[in-house]
Amino acid sequence: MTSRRKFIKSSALTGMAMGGVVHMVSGESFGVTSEPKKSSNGKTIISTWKNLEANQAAWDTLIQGKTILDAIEAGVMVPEGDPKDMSVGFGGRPDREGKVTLDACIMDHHSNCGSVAFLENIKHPVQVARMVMEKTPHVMLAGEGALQFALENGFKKENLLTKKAEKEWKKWLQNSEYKPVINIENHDTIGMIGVDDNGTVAGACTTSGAAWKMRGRVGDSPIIGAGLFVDGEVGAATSTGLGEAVIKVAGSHLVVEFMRQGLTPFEACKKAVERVISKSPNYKELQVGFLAINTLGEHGGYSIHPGFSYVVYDKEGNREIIAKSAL
Ligand code: SD4
Repeated sequence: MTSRRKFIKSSALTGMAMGGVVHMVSGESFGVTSEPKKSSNGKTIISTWKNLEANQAAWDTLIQGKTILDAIEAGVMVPEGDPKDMSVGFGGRPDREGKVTLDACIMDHHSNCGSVAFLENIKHPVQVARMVMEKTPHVMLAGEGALQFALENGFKKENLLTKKAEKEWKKWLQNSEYKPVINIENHDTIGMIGVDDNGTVAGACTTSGAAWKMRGRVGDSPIIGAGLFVDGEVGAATSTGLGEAVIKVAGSHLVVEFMRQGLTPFEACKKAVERVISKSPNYKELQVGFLAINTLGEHGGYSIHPGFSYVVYDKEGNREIIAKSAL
């Protein structure tokens, strides 16, 4: 609660810190000749939920002199490789047939983007997504084709189903109740977006998707414009929660467009959540959260239900912020 208030207050203060260029000719002031310009908060990395380690890895990569895109990729690889994280990569909960299938995407400030969906047996789908972006004329590869591309590019096939995830799946099989509802309290899908000291933005999103999903189901996370969107002139947004509800409103693109119209990242996320609510009659039964950052490093998040949080790493350190919610 306190950190949320502090966050809103500090965003408002940043918004007020403006500077203009005053041209002086012969000692005489001709007034402000350019638009007032807000000052940047400097490099800032934010990501969904509580993954401080992912933010740390991104920050460490950035301060080593690597690009913001490298930093974001390194950051989201942390939960991808962590078997304890049951919503991302290795250790993710399988589909209803017991197969772990992964979705991921990455995007830079030039609108270059790459994505993989329904990818199996590859621990770091974000790296494959980046390769799709850099080595192919395409944006998205799915299923068998994505796997073939990964193997041709040196990735190794691995079993991603951990004993723990298998045990949970077997328990689910006892009733096999097909309820693709994202648990409101318990998410780990990571969407990470960030900006460097020059205002260059980038983002990535990676997940194993909804637990016990239908075979072949793909959520919002690898869909550019839904789970992630980056616009070099404006900022970036990412989402978490029930992908179907996010796809229906092209959620992350919507958030970025709201920022383009002048809204703060917080206001943009709130307005996008309101759009999801207006298009989802059953919104009380599902969770969606958006996270946004602009080129100045100002950030914000908002969700349908309480409980959504995100982690921020900036000059003040690495910390969790509890987002406001509609309900
Ligand atoms: C999906 N949006 O596949 C993802 C799931 C998620 O936290 O975000 N879980 O629909």
